[in-house]
Amino acid sequence: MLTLWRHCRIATCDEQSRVFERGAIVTRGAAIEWVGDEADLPAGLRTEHVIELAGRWLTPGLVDCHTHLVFAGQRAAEFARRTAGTSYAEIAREGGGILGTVRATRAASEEGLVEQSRPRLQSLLAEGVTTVEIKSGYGLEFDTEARMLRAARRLEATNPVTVSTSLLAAHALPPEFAGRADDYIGTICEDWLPRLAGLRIDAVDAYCEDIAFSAAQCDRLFTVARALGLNVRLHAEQLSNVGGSQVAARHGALSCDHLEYATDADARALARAGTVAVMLPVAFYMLAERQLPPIEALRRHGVPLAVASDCNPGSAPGASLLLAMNMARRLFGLTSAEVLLGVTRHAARALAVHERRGSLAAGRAADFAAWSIDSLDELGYWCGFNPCSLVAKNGSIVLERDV
Ligand code: DI6
Ligand code: FE
Repeated sequence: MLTLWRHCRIATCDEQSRVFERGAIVTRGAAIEWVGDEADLPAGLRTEHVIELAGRWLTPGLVDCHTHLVFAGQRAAEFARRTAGTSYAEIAREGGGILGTVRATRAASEEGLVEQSRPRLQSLLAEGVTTVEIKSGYGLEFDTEARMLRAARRLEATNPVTVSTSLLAAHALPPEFAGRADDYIGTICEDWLPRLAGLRIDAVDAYCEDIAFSAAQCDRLFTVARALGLNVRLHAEQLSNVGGSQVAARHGALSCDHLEYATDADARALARAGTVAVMLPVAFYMLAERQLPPIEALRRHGVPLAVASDCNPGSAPGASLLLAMNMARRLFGLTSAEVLLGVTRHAARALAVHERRGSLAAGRAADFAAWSIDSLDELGYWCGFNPCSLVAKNGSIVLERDV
C-alpha cells in the first residue's frame, strides 16, 4: 500500500542535500518509494492513503549517535559539588563519578534498568529522534554489562526506535581491578568480547583519558575488536590530549567523540580515516569547560561533524537532542545546516546506518519528523522548546503533538 505525505517542505539531508519547497513523499510500508516536488509526482503512482502536512517542514528522523541512557539512579549531589568548585576529574579520582553510577547499576535488575531508562528514551522520541545509540559502561563486570545491553534491546523492542549498541566496558577501572588497568583490558579482550559478540553489539567504545584508559590500552582493545569484525569508536580528548584520536583514526573508527583538546594533526588524521567527529556540547556546558573543540580545523580537513546528547547521569544529565543542537550552535559556533546534518546524515554515518537512515531518498527507511517551524534555521534556535509535531517510524505515524 502506498501512502502520500503531501504539502510539506522537505530537507532530505541526502548526499546532495536536496530541499523541496513544495515537496511530497510516497512511502510503501516501511520504506520511501519516492521523494520530490509534488508537481513531479510520477503519474503512475497509485496512492491509497493521503496525509496532509499543511506546509510543515519535514526532515529525516533524528539520530542521537552518542548516549549512555541506560543507567540507574542519579548524581545530583555530585553536581552540587561541581557547582561549588570541585572538578569532574577530582570526583572521579576519589571513586565517585562514573563509579557511583556503577554501584547503582550493578544493584538494578534488567527490568529496573528498562523502567528507569524509558522516560529518557521517550523524551528523545518526542523530539523526532528515531534512531539512538546506547552504550553499556556502568557495569564494568560481565553480567552487568550484558544486562545493560539487553535492557537497551528491550527498549528497542518496545518503542518505535532503532537502537545501536556500543560496548563501553573500558569506561572506568572497576574496583576489583584497582591498580591493574592492563589486566582489566586483557579481560575485556580475551574473555568478554568473544562472549558478548553474541549479544549483537554494534560497536566497541572506550574512554581514552588520563582518568580512564591510555592510548596504548585503547589500541590493544581496538586491535582485538577489529579482529572480531566489530566497529570501534572512541571518547577522546575531552579533558586532555592523550593521543586517542590518532588511535581511533589508525583503526578506522566510525567516530571520535568530544575532541575538545584535539589538534590540527588529529583533525587531519580523522579526515583521512573517514571518522566522524561527534560534538557533545551538553557535557562541555555541564562541566563548565573552556577549551573548545577545533571546529575550524575539523571543517578545513573535511571531517564530518555530528552532534549528540551524550545523555548520562554525570556530565550530561538530560535527554534532549534539541538542546544539544542549540548548544552546538551557541557554544561551538556550528551553523544551522551543520547542526541539521550533524543529527541526520553524519550521525547515521557514525553508527554505520547511513545507507538506510539519516536521510530521505527512495529505498531508504521511512523515518521522518515534521516540524511546526517557518524556517530550517529554527532547528537549533529554540532553547528548551520543542517544535516537533509529528514523527513517522518505518512508515507509520508514532507520535503527534500540538505545537
Ligand atoms: N564521557 C562522558 O561524557 C561520559 N562518559 C564519558 O566517558 C560521562 C559519564 C558519567 O559521568 O557518568
Ligand atoms: Fe559519553
